[in-house]
Amino acid sequence: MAITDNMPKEIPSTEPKISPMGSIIIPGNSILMPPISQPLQWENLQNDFELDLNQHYKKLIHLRNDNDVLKQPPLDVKYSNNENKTLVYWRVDNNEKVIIAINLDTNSHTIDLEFPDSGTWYDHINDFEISIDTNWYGGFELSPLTSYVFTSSETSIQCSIGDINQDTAINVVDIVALVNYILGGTLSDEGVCASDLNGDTVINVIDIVALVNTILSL
Ligand SMILES: [Ca+2]
Ligand SMILES: [Ca+2]
Repeated sequence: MAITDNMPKEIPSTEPKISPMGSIIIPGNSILMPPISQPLQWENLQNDFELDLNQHYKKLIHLRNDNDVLKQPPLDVKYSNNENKTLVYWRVDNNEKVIIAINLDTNSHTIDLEFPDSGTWYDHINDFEISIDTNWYGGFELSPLTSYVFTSSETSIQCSIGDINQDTAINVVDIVALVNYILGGTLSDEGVCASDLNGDTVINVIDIVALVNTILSL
């Protein structure tokens, strides 16, 4: 076939390209700007709601880091009700068992909640535990707009974030304790738990900065 002036000289590439400004260009589609890195906005932690949200995200990060089964399949849906906006699913493998129940409705709903085993199950989001003789909890009430994440872990370490020495006060003594720990000192399990202020499971100078900012904001 003869090539004419109306025919494209080459097949347009569909591969994303990087523009001179660093943007990602997808041919025939859109321009995606790269993420803009920003410093941690500690000043956002000004009121109870923001502090509570910060603690909630820390819990979720710890849960994910402590349970590899949350990072991969299988995801086994056990119950769903579109009308009531409720969902129960398991993330279970041979080593870990996590049961998630969600109520996205503004009304509470009561369901029979199935677990893999009998025994004690701990809800990490709302900090309570239940004990069951079979693998069912009959008539479990799902509060409005609430999620539950159960594991069979008998205990999870409870601590007051920032109160490194766990004396119920957060002050300069905790800064000293945290610095000592980072420099090679020791802490109790609760102290280590309290030291990870930004919830990234690593204890380092960022946690010192966060602790100082917490104390300055008290
Ligand atoms: Ca303290
Ligand atoms: Ca940290």
